Amino acid sequence: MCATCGCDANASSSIRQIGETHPHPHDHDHTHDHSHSKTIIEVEKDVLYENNLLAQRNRGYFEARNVLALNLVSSPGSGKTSLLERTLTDLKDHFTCYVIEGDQQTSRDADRIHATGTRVAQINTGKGCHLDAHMILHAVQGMKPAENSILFIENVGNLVCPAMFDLGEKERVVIISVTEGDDKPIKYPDMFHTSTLCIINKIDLLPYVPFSMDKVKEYARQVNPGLSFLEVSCTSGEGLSAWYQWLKEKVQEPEHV
Ligand SMILES: Nc1nc2c(ncn2[C@@H]2O[C@H](COP(=O)(O)OP(=O)(O)OP(=O)(O)O)[C@@H](O)[C@H]2O)c(=O)[nH]1
Ligand SMILES: [Mg+2]
Repeated sequence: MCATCGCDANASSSIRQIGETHPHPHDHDHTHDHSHSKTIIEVEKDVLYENNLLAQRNRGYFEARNVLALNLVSSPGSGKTSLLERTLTDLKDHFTCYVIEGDQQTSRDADRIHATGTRVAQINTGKGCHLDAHMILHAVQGMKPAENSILFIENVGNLVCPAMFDLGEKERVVIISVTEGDDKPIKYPDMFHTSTLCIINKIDLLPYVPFSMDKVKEYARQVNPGLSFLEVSCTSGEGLSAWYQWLKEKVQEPEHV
């Protein structure tokens, strides 16, 4: 039971390696050694403490194998899968990439990624509303990403709960689309506070919606003064070269080589 957001993510989550002929079911339970007299806050601490330990284990694995792990977070429909489809197609000659897809149900996003020729695992969280480090550990064990590769993790579309769960990623990338409104950073500050890059997507729709680029950046800087921004359209391709340049620089960072 995830006491931080009330979902029962671990009890019903399942991981499938898309494209494999023999999917491996994920049906074991977690044990929690806390007494019933503890307060909710203590339980929450336990859940996040356990998650953070596993996240550090994932991080150590990624660092040892020089895998650049990126956690893509956003509200539903901001364009995470669209960004990945373009990126994986455009950069397939430059990097070896892997994708972990997180959704409550279906393998629709994993199927879209599989169509680009990229190795992908789908995690269905059932009633859960976020990925956690334990799910990533299992997906990575099945996937075994090659050294010097990039692992994109598309989190469940949700601007709240995924902010609390470290997956062991190197960077967290928050995507917001112009159709969502420019006030999201101050309404959902944790997600913007814990991210290092903010991608503002669907700029092709700017002529049709009331959205201020200046305001969204001002609000985001209020919760995270160090946040970087990229403006893109996954439909037209505008701005994507700057995203690709950001990825290349991250791959080449001293601690990553
Ligand atoms: N106009 C426009 N539409 C876009 C753009 N990027 C994505 N879309 C559309 O937005 C919708 C949602 O895109 P997805 O890539 O599925 O979004 P997502 O964040 O992966 O969605 P979830 O996984 O459900 O959270 C689709 O209909 C896309 O075609 C864009 O840059 N411009
Ligand atoms: Mg998606």
